[in-house]
Amino acid sequence: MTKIAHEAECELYHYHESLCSQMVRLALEEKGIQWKSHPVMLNDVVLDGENFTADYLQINPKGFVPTLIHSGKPIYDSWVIIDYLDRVAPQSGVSLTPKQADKLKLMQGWIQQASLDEAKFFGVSLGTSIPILSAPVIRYCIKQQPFFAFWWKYRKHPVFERRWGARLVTLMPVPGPLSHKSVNTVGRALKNIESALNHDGDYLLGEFCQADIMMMAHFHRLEDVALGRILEDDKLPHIAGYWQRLQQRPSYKVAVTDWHEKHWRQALEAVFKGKTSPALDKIRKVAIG
Ligand SMILES: N[C@@H](CCC(=O)N[C@@H](CS)C(=O)NCC(=O)O)C(=O)O
Repeated sequence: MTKIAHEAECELYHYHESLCSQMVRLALEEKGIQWKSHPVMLNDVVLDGENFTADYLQINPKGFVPTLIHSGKPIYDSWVIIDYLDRVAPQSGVSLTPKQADKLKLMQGWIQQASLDEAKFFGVSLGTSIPILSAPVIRYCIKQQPFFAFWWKYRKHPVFERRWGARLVTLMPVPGPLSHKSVNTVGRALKNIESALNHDGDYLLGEFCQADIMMMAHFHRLEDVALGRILEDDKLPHIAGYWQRLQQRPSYKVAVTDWHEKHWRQALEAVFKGKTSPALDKIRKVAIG
């Protein structure tokens, strides 16, 4: 395997506001691991195509963020990276993997649900639906760039669905059926989370673990896309308490809110104008139904 040039033991190529980058930064913080930052995809505009430069494609052939470089070895896929960090530094910080086999199995189910796995269709899981709910913001960011320049740049995206998905986003909003499916999936996931939290522990499986890290990033994004009210709904009391506890973890500030980035924040403001998303009622109906 190619060794990537590096200075620190752990280096992270990431974008401030990307979901998967947030998850990995949260894990690094919970584990208390020092790391060197390499921000990608942001020079004046979000999604500037820096992830398709020859240099970055050497680091991550799919052109995605995040990539962890550990002693020169690249590790891909946020959930794999988090698991890797927990294995290489088992004694450091918080353990992110339950010891009991039954809990481990449950956690793997949540990881499947929460991962942004490009091998899955959009809208089939929480992790592949949250990006669809974020599409208007991504669309706004893309539209800050000249149309042809963006299309030309994105010809280089190595992942076919992403290359065309991002280009189509410049032409039209997400098609109704996909949007509808994603809203339903998120509603169902929230319903499942609410019932999974019906126990005495503070987190999904009682003790804090990787699944909670992934939920922290997803819930933060729900707030971003003007759906935060679902996380404080009287009819979903376990989720409301859980979200409070997640936000109180010091890692939430260090790894998520301290990385808020002005272009993304401006896009949120421009798209939602401080109003609640029209998807809220539909998600609520499914989640509490
Ligand atoms: N399976 C990957 C997915 C990573 C991913 O989709 N990253 C997004 C940001 S959250 C990205 O790099 N988007 C840029 C693009 O596709 O051009 C992971 O979990 O890390």
